[in-house]
Amino acid sequence: RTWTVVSLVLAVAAALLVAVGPERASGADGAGGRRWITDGQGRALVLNGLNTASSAKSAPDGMPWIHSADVAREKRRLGTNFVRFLIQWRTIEPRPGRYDDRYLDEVAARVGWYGSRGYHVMLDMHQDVYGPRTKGNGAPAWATETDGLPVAEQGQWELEYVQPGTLRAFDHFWGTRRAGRNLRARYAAAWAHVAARFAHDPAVIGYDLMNEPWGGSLQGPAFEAGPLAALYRRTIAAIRSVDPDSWIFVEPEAVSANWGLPSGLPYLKDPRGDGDRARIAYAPHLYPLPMDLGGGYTGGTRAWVRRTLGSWRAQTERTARRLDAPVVIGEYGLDATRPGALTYVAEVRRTAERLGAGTAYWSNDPGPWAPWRRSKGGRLRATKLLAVLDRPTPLAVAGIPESYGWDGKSHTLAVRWEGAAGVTGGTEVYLPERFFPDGGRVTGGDVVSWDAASRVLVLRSGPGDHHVRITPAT
Ligand code: IDC
Repeated sequence: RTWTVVSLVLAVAAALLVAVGPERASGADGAGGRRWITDGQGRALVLNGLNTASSAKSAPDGMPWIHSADVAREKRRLGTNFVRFLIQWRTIEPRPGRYDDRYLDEVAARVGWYGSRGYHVMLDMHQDVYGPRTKGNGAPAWATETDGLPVAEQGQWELEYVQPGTLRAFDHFWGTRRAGRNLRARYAAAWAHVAARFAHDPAVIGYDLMNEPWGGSLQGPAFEAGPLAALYRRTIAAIRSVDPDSWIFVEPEAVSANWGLPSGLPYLKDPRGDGDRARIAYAPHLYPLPMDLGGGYTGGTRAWVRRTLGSWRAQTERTARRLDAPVVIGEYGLDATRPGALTYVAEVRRTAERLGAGTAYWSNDPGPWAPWRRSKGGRLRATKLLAVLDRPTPLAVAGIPESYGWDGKSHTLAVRWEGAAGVTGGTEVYLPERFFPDGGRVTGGDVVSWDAASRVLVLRSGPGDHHVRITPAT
């Protein structure tokens, strides 16, 4: 049965990839013409970071494995400015209507570890396979209704999504089977409780409403435009009643969008207003199917993955336009010891640069997927992935970005932007030591400052077009 499901999915995916066409369908290159998440000085943020952490899913207290010193290490070694921080409904609302504020205090303490080092924190209400009662994580037991149907453990965890008990729990959550308890109302209220706690925390940039939503027995656009959009609208309204300003990140249904297939998510109105007032962002994941199934980035798999990257980008641009939303890739990642994996990660970063999208790599948990692993003595050691994730990048652009990106062949970081009224401060770029041991040589712009410790170079901005190229100083 498992393999029937897998082959069916593969066949549908292949057919759709052919239907949506090759990379060229994605239109003009460049980050121009889209909306940006801005900081307090009006600068466009290029969010660059990791997910923290998968370990939080199963920890009884819901906390990730990190200590404050691990955040310091991440900053030092990767120059990141962003974290997608996992929280769970089960720990927020252990009993219906009863919130655990001590849990939120612990979350706030960790947000502080990041915030004090200049990070922007996205709180991600994580779930996989609904909740612990269905062999997953996320939802509390009291909100899990399986009608006694089983969930058999599968070798590939994603396949637990199609187990009878899991499907039923989702159907009851979405209310698509029968009118029962309104769990969506509880979910939105839990979010409002979280948002009230973090509304005035300057480190928190916003909220990722639900990790990888799954429709249960209702799938595709009928799910995304139906119960999913309804939950998002309800939750957006609940959050806005306590937090008018934070960004709200929405995800498409993962099974399909992760693989480069279209999303049916509709425009979601922000009570703040439309256009530049709105703060709704799109946060899809990127996991090409052949790699989900354990393939590397080689041979025929590589060709398929490249095609997926092209259609993923085209579909993401299309959905982001419909939502009038900036884009953050909330997850991408793989076992980085697989053949071609490092090339793949660099390809994703290039894709993100072309899209003008932020990225959060999955994940920071030490191991083969991560930029570090634990040695036998318990110390963290860099993996080969670290050098790929430690990529030169702008962090904040003082105006409207037109394009930016690192060219690993010519060792050039190019950043183009147009100065904009009301934006203060300079454009900040991160220049890793591995490529810029003696700092950067700037053409087409003026250096305001260079900090060799944080490896952040600040460039003067102002009105007009800026076209800056930075190469290693010699
Ligand atoms: C994975 C973890 C893995 C865990 C599994 C189920 O890496 O150890 O067993 O979750 O909890 C996602 C999910 C993210 C997954 C990740 C990698 O959002 O939770 O983490 N992934 O499989 N979607 C696609 C991939």
